[in-house]
Amino acid sequence: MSEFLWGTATSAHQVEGHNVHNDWWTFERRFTPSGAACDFVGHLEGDLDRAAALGTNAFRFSLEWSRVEPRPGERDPDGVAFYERLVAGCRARGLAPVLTLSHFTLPRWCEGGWLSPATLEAFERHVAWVAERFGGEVEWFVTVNEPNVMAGAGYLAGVFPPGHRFRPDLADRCLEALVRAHGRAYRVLHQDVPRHHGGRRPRVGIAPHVVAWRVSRLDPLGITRRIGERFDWAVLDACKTGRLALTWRTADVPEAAGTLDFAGLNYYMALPADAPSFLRFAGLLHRPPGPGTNDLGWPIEPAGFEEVLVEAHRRLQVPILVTENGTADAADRLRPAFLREHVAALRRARARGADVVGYLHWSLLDNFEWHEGYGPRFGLYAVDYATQARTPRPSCEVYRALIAEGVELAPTTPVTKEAIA
Ligand code: IFM
Repeated sequence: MSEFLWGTATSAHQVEGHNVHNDWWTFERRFTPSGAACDFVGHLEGDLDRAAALGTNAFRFSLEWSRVEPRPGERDPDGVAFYERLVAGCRARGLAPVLTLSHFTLPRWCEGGWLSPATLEAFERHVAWVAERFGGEVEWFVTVNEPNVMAGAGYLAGVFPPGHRFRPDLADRCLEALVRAHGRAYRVLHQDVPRHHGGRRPRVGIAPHVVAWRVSRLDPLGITRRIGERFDWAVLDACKTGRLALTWRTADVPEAAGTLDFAGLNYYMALPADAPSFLRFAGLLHRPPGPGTNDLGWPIEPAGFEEVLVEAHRRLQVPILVTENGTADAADRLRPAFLREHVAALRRARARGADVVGYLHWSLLDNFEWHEGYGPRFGLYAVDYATQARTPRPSCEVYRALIAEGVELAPTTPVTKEAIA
């Protein structure tokens, strides 16, 4: 049995800086330009040292496609060399690299985005290149980060590229394309990694955003809760069965059937399933921070984490990798308890049979939070964007101690929202 993965998670556009060849670079001008972000490119070695200093054994990053292929078929040697240093740097520090292939961005030359069949073809070629180049050193691959958020934010809320609002037909087509992209990537990785790298087997999964939806007093019959649950599980279910539940129809996605070596899962909050929550979740309404919520007004609920882990196990019967979990908390007032309580919830879920194989905290550093700009602070390390100085928050010590305790501690009793407010 392999070692439990304890790690931190990042994504390219949120930390690297100057990803000038992707679709976000132009789109974000209507909000806050990402600019230099955390200059992760310039701080690579120090940041990997910081990740390792937490006592972690894994590091999640995304390989920015537009950095290695800024124009179709043209490789950027500096971009490629950067990811080679990143992967080598992880391995030198005992960090298993967890490589995400698609984390919200696309090269600008992918006209039509995920709705274009040409993007899918190009993505497949890109994955084949990644398999050959990095499959010898990287075992863990996340194909697509939060396809459910990407489709909703891009085609319903309009806060991600291409910025369409209230187009459920296009959101459905985008989600379907992303599930197909996952299926194709899974098959390419499983075919090409062993072929190029002496029979090595990759581990491949996908990482939806999962919310613990509660029945709302605005909808006691729980109809909207079913919408929320479809948002949570449609993608993972499709990667098991090959049938994807969309808004008005079900799509056959045979290329995705049976393509989960693990289920990735990004968990941040529990929400009442109703229209105001959906609008808030989509970034169209803001809730001011209050007791029991983080700086973005997101309610903190560790019990929901246990529930979704157990539910993922029940539905999918595959290993579960927590690919993200964290909170926006500049003052680090909530994060220490957040960490303890979420790790306790994870231990309880394991004790109830969920095969959770790793926990990757979002995030190592404060970073560019998409349409929310630089306000939200998710980092274990604070970043001063004027100087690029990194300062450990007290939570670094908390996480280090939790890792040292290990994952097999006896489960603790559930903690209420009030206890951490
Ligand atoms: O920063 C994001 C990340 O890119 C995707 N998952 C949620 C995080 C916090 O909002």
